Amino acid sequence: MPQGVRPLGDVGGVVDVVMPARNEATTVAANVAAARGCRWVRDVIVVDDGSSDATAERAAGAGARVVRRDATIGSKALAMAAGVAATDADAILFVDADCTGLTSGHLDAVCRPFVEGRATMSIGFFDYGRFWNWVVPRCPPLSGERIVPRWVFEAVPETKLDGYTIEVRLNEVICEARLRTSARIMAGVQHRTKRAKVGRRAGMGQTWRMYKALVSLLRPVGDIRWRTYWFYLRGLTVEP
Ligand SMILES: Nc1nc2c(ncn2[C@@H]2O[C@H](COP(=O)(O)OP(=O)(O)OP(=O)(O)O)[C@@H](O)[C@H]2O)c(=O)[nH]1
Ligand SMILES: [Mg+2]
Repeated sequence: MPQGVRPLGDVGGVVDVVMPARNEATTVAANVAAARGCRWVRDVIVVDDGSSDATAERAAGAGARVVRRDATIGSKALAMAAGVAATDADAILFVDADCTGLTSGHLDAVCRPFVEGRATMSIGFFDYGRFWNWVVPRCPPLSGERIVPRWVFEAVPETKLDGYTIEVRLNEVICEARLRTSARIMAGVQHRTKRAKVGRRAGMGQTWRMYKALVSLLRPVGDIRWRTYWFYLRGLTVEP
């Protein structure tokens, strides 16, 4: 095991962070720093799809290994796949590069149920306020902050690695195998929305296209079974 790597408790093995990032120069360094400080993390790999800002430089400056995808059309899912392919870690902690307020303590808390063998997938959710903090973890999870064994990511067929739908595909692998999920709110954590990044009009357009792609995954249009959500709820533990 490389020097400085902490073993994965009951599970055994190594955790690396994979952080997809496209034009996230504003926030990427802080998120790399948070990820590097997580007690179970060995390396932080930032995957950049041709950002036009200083994302790659700031990520590297904060101590990440930067993988560049040579892509004319970016894709969150393909960026994540490139990150997983660039490491031999046994488990991957995915962290979006646009989080605000994220600390190593939040990521420790996300990893702990996984490391202790209480869940196969462990997720952190943004802090939306009291009411939504109860609702959101009990909905099909779309959060990018989650740890899974690498086999879970590799179980998603290449043909299904499609942009923002990747989280639904990870849910599908976990839930169809009736595996357990742990969920928690990351107090004080938010993210820069698409509207903040590219302006109101373009941001709303991108958000609309993202949700349209997500909804069209469901039967009868798509191939995700409704029962997947039932299996999610059955295997779910929401932690304080
Ligand atoms: N490398 C790479 N990263 C991407 C791409 N698209 C999104 N990302 C990253 O994936 C993370 C999440 O993307 P966002 O666009 O914020 O999506 P979101 O948070 O699900 O959606 P919003 O609620 O609208 O912000 C961020 O770190 C993005 O920079 C891409 O094409 N390539
Ligand atoms: Mg975001």
